[in-house]
Formats: sequence, structure tokens, C-alpha cells
Amino acid sequence: MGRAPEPVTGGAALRRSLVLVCTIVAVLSGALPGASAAPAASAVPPPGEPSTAIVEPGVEAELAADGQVDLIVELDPGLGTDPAGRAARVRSAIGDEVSGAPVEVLDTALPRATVTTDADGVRRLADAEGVRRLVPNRRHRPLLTTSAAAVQAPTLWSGGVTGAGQVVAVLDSGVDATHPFLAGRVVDEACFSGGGGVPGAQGLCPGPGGRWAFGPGAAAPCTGVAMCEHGTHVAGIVAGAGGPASAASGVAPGASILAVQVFSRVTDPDDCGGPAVTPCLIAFDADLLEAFEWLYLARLTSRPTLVAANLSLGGPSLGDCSADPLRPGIDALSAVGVAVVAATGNWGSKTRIGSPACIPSAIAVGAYDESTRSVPSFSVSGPGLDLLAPGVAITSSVPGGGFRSISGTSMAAPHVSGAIALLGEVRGPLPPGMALLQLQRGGRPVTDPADRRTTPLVQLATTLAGLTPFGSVDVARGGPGSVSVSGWVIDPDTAAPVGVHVYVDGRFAGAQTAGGSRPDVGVAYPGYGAGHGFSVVVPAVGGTRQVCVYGINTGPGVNALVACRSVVVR
Ligand SMILES: [Ca+2]
Ligand SMILES: [Ca+2]
Repeated sequence: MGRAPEPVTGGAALRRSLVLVCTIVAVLSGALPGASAAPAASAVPPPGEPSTAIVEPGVEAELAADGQVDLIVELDPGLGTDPAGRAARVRSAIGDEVSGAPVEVLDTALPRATVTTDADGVRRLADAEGVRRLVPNRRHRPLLTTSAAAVQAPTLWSGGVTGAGQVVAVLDSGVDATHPFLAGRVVDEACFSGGGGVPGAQGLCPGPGGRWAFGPGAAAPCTGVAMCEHGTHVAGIVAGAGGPASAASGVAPGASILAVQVFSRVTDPDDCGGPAVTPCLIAFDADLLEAFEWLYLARLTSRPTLVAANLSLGGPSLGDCSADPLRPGIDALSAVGVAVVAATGNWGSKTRIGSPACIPSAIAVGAYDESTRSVPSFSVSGPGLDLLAPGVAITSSVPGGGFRSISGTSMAAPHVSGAIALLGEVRGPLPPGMALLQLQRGGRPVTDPADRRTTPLVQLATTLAGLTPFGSVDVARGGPGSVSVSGWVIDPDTAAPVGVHVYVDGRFAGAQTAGGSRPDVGVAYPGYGAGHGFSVVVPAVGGTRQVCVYGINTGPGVNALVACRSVVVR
């Protein structure tokens, strides 16, 4: 490893935990589509022999602008998964330095290193054996600009549902665990900061060096930089409780918070958006990749009810989000049941959502303005936008015990993370894709006046009432004195087959348990298996008949109409 970590407490044990995550994720990452994505072709052709490494276009853009680039070097997974051995092999592949700049080996399962270098260094790395891809070490900004009621959370609270037992990770600028609004909510803390040694990026973790910290106090809010209150505000929207009338409660006031500080202090005006706003907070890809793997291990070991990871941060996407450098970590978390909830951005684009929200397995959340009952102009929209949630003038906690009203998609995303904690308490483990589907089905459609895109606004009471069976009638055919219908049905509360009832012209005509094999349905709804098909023949008299199929409910919800079809019976 590069620099020695500086844990706040329990350093050695926590360090071993971080090492263990490398091994576990390596197995999973190899099986994930994102791990071997084939991105765009090289933009910096090396002199002489052709390179085998892919150089992302963003690398050349940074070289053209600055003469140098902060790189993440992705190496061949064949370098092995044993952390200590892998670091040595990374160094033997690309050296301790490139063109005089030091190489930092990242603490991630896929072998990665960071280095800041020039065009010559990029060419040498692209030519080096074992180097698979060169990507910019991107910068993500916090996304700023009595909202629980707008998502119908109080209806659930009145039924005793508060998110109790559920854990939400908040990857942000730190959380004030001593704030009365968050008293007792923060159950663990970690910090990843410093950008993998990017020059000019100062690590903000407590302790010397500021690179890593773990345990109580590790994710204390940063100080001395604008937006250090951001993470405390976001955590309050997820799980705050007992506040003033203007902010009486977060969405899931019984849920727990896993606070993860991922921001660094940066002084480059180009990164911060101008000299007037320096220094600023930046979250680097390198730190997010390490944080994702720490959360993945926590989910598999100590935090089995970690249901969501909130990312109220981002920047414009590079274009191809299926090859996004952060995708393997987000895919891995989603695959073990952690919904990764990300804000789409506040720069007003209505054509392309930001990264990491644009990564398909992330749940991308835009902002809704309760006062205008519409989508605010700043809220980034485009293909991949999954949900809307309140994000204008949201009052929540800030460090030191106070409260402030802030706007942004940063405020919308934690409404969804809290909603998933409430769903998790009611329903038990729900695959993130199914949680999203339920929130979308139960949501209220809202059309953005800027691009006419219609997106569901989270409505929790409707969503819970909507945990009813759903499916499809694929075939309905009349025969001599009979009707045959086939299709599939799932109740979101169980992977087991559920019943279907068939009615002809409003009269009960037959029943079946929908347990037939439908591999296509199993693929479409991961975690629910393939056994949801039905194929029924019921008696019917001649003429044109209305045939209706109902799914029989399990757990929350009610019996639901799947579909009706008109058929001609001979
Ligand atoms: Ca998505
Ligand atoms: Ca149900």
C-alpha cells in the first residue's frame, strides 16, 4: 500500500477489514457486466507499436487543458486479489513512479493505481504490460441548491413504521453525530479522502495525513471549507427526529446512519468553479471506489440490513455510463441488496443526467418543488432519471445543533434513501430493482415543463398499498366451449408462486397457482426466480366473452387485476 493509513480508533482490525473486502469483491466483480465493460477507443495513440490499454477521451481533454492529468490506472485483474501481493505486482508493472510522479496503489479489489502525469507518462502507461485502461480521477461536487409529508411518510409513521433496524449509508462531507436531530442515529463511521494522492488535494480525515479513518469520529463534518454542513443536512433528511416544526422529522426517523466522509479539500479554481469559491470540497473517484468496497464488506459481515447508500454528489457524465469507472462498485453493492441512490445534478441539463447517477444500477433522483408542484429548472433530467423527490427549500440539520433550508437534488436523493429504509422495515430485504419498481408504480407522475419528461414522484403510502400482485396476460384464446389464458404474475412480497383467479363475464371460472417456469420473468425481476407462469383453460359458452385474470395477494397489498381480454368462444 502507499501511505500508511491513520485510523482514528481500532486501526489494525479495521485495516484488516479493508483488506478482506478486496478479496471478497474480487470474486464478485469478475462476474459483473460492469467489470469488463469495453469503453471508447484510445484517444492518445502511443508512438511506435500499438498500445493494448484503453485511454478514455477525458484523459486527452485534461492533458490538452492542463498539460497533465490525474489518472486512475486500471490493471489486469490477472494480477491477483491478494492485497499485499497485488500491490507489489502493480508496482512491478508500472513502477513506483511514472515520469518522476509517485504511484499510489488503491485499496480496491480490481488492481488500480493513481498517478498525476503528462502526455509522455500517459503513453508509457498505455504501453505498459498489464495496464488495461486509463481514466481520469474525476471530481464530484456536493449537489446543493417539511418535505417528509410530500412523500406520504407520516402515513407510515402513524402505522408504527419508522425504518427501525434499517441502515442507510451517507457518503458525503461527514455527519455531526452529536446533533440532537441525529442523536443515536449514527452507528458507524469511516473516512476516505485525499484523492489517491492527487497534488493539491488535501485529505480531510481526522488524524495525520487525513487519508483514511475508521470508527467513532472518523466521519465528523469537515471544517474550513464551504459545504461542510452538507452531509449533516443529508443525514437529517434520511433519519432525523425530534426537530422543530419546520423540520420535525426525516423520512425514516427510526433508521440508522452509516456515516462515510468522502470529500477532500481542493484549491484549484478550475475544479472549484472559479477563484471566488476556493477552496472547495471534491469527492474523487479513487476515494469513492474504496468507500464502495468498505460498504460492500460491511453489508456482508456486520450490517446485513444496510439497505441504501446515498450519493448526493456528482458531476457531468463522461458519456458512456455503462463503462463508468464507478460502475463495478455500484453494481456490486446493488447485487448484494444495497440500493445506491444518486442525485442527478443541479446544472439544469435536460438531456443528460450526471455521474454516478447515470450508472444504470444506481437509482437516479431528480428534484420536485412542492410550492410550484413541478420540477425546478435546476434539476438535471434525461434518459435514466428514475424518480423525483422534494428538493426545494428543505429544512434539515447542520453541524452545531442548528437547522437550515437548502435546495438541490442532494436533498431529493435522501428522501428516496429514507423511503427505501421504510420499505425495508415493512417488506424485509427487497432487491434494489424491485424497490425502485415499487416506488415507480406507487409514485405520482410529474411532468418536467422543460423537457416534457414524466417521472414518478415518491408516494410512500400509495407504494405500500401497491405491494400487490402484478403481471401479464400474454395469450387469451377462445376454443370450443372454453377459453385458455396464459401469462405470469408476481407478488412483490414473496418469491413463491401466488394464485391466479380467472373470471369470464364477471363470474369465477377457475384458479391456478402461478408456478410455471418463465425464465424471461426471472431475468426481468432478479431475486424472484423463474417460477411465476400460469396457463389455465376454463369453460365458457359461445360468443364474445370478457376474460379477466386476478393475482391473489400475499402480505401487504390487495388482490389485483392483472388484465382483461376479449375473446370469441365457438
Ligand atoms: Ca437507474
Ligand atoms: Ca403483497
